[in-house]
Amino acid sequence: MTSSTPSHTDPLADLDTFSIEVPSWAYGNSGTRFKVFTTQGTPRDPWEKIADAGQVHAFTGLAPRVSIHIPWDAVDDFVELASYARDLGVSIGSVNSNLFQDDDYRLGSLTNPDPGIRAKAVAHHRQCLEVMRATGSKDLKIWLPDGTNYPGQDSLRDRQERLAESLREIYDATAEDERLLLEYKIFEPYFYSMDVPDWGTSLLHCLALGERAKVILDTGHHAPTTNIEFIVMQLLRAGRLGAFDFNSRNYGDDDLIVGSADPFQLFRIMHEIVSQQAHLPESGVNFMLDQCHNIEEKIPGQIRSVLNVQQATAKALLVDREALLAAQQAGDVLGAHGVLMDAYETDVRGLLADRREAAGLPRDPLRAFAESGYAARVAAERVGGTQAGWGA
Ligand code: LRH
Ligand code: MN
Ligand code: MN
Repeated sequence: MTSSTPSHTDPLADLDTFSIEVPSWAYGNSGTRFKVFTTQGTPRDPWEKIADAGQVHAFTGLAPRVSIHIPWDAVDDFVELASYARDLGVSIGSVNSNLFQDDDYRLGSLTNPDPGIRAKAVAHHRQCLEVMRATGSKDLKIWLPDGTNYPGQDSLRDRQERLAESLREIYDATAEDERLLLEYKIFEPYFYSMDVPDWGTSLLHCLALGERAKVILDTGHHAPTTNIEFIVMQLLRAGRLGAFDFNSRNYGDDDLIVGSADPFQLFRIMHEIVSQQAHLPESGVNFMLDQCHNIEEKIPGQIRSVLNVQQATAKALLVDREALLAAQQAGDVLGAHGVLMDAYETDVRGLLADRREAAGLPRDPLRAFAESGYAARVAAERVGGTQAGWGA
């Protein structure tokens, strides 16, 4: 089937153009603040992380882009890194800045009371823009770790003004075909206030900046009972949903395999996406993962993750939208709910395996990867893998 196939003959046809971006840091060793468990064959540098990401795409056909984090993925020659990625069948996706590992940023980066430190943080983004231009990336991804720990520590209002000014400088440095993506997070590393704690704050800054500023929704960055699919709908409505950082959470920012604890939430999110046709590439929504694999194997962990996202998307594509609309308009509460649940409860695994086979991909990517011998080969070749960025 191709994407030109009318959707009434194949409701899953849109999957042909649906893709997911994997994070380079998922391939490094990671853990909690208590312990980092190492695995054999862990990449020792950005090149090896890209090679591992290439495996995920080779076995699933779903993950053609890799996001990088600067300076974790700093190399001497980014043009060469991009060409190396291309040789492995993938490209460099969004470029993440890093404002959370420098002593200067103890009181904030883009919001710091000291203008010199703010200028340093802005300059870091200029470097990231250079990396984008060398690699062909179009998305500058900013997660602002700034905030305060104690009431009265700093003026909440002044911090917003400083942030608006810093973001303006960064946005003005972007080119017409580049986007600025602003991620929000309710807590951590600060625990009284965060300077971009929620989608509303991110959206306000994006609206002030201009059309090419968009919000990133990391599924692990909300209060426990937040209705995330509502936020998805609202940001799409405003034309400002730039990207996801998908992961699963039970408690805090757990960064576990997307769709593992609550596959129904992932389906509900993808239902809102499909309802507004935002699963199509033209929508500009970048479906990224932001995960760490602390105790499980990393490449299979990523393979599982991209398959989970595809599965939720397939189920969302199966929703009988005519029947749903009819039930909603008739005020048929249980009927409408039933239409949604019918799609969610459909087992799409066989259908997706058939589609993979038709595309020349393995029916069972996890098994095919396990049988490929790649893991054993890199375990023998790579000695002394690094942490998922924090130790790099
Ligand atoms: C912050 C975050 C952000 C960072 C990543 C490593 O919690 O989600 O996206 O870049 O983790
Ligand atoms: Mn994130
Ligand atoms: Mn996070």
